[in-house]
Amino acid sequence: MGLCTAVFKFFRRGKCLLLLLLSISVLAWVATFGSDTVWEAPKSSENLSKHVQYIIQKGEKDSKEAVSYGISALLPSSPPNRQHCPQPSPLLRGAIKLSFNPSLTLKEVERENNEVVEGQHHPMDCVAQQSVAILIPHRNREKHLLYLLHHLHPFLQRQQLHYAIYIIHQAGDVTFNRAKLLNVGYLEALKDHSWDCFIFHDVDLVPENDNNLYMCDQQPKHLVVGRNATGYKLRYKGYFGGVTAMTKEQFSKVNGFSNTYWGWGGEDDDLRIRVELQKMEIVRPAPEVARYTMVFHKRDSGNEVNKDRMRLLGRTPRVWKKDGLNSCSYKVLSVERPPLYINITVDIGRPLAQPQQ
Ligand code: UD2
Ligand code: MN
Repeated sequence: MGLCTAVFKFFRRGKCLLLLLLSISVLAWVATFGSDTVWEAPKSSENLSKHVQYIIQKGEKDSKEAVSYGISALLPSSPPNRQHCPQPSPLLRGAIKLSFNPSLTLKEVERENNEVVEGQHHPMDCVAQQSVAILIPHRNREKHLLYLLHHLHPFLQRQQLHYAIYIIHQAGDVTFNRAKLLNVGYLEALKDHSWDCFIFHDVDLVPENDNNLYMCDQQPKHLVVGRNATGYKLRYKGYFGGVTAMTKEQFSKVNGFSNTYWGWGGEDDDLRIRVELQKMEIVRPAPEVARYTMVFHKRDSGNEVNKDRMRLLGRTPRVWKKDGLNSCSYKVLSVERPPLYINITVDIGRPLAQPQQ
């Protein structure tokens, strides 16, 4: 009889313990996922990109499929049903008052943008319409870069894009090659994520109106109709410089930029020729929207006018298939991921003796 009572008491205590454990797990579950869940973005870039991939797929597919992407550990047991971000974004403001404060510091810009992780950001409560890589060729323009980061991060966030900003930094002091740097940016960025859209962006051009959407269209898009220095007029018909947007497919179809334009000029016209050879048509937003301020600068040393550019442009129709993404040789020296951008420092070699043909 004594033994029976002891066993009975043991089970009663065990039940209580079980009950207690159950209630704690329920409480923990509610605290984690219970309320209108907004996911925490994973911090490491690998996780972030998987996370984003999932969110993008979320529009059409269910969580069972997400599990098959091997990311179940990142997900709450019942993910909220996210919609695509509305278009136009309700956060747009139109014309923006730009400021260029010479005493602005990187720390301040980082503080203003503390939700950006390793140069990347995505909307938290909807699925971005496109994943966009912004590629910026760079050398020795730190102040311009700071102004651009200061304006571009909030601008892109108001457009509710999933985006990352890549700086492709030319190492050494060999003649600058904007086009080849942009090819490198495209090839390297695709190693991080399968971006839908690429924006090829001068470091000194700041967009003045957030209705100028940093998204790709059915056709290659030229985003700079006008800028302050040229009275906001298109420089010439067919002009395709400054800031352009092409999908992954459009850019690979033209074999990217030519790698052979060293120094200032011609590489943007070369890209236009490639686009036209593929029977694509350049589109532009309305002139009142596609406006930029170019931060004043002189011609950089190491980027002298390319006197050979007209000859090079003449051979584009013959050589584009073998001069471009498929022949872009380079050596990545480092990839850094500070909070606001991804910095790829690259050795792109030097101009060869004049290309023949
Ligand atoms: C025009 C085009 C530009 C390009 C260039 C000819 C516009 C608005 N832009 O710019 O897209 O076609 O002509 O090559 O029409 N850079 C550096 N460090 C250097 C040199 C250049 O970072 O030492 C980068 C930087 O991103 C700069 C870009 O290359 O914005 C173009 O060079 P630029 O600003 O000197 O040429 P610009 O203003 O005539
Ligand atoms: Mn410029």
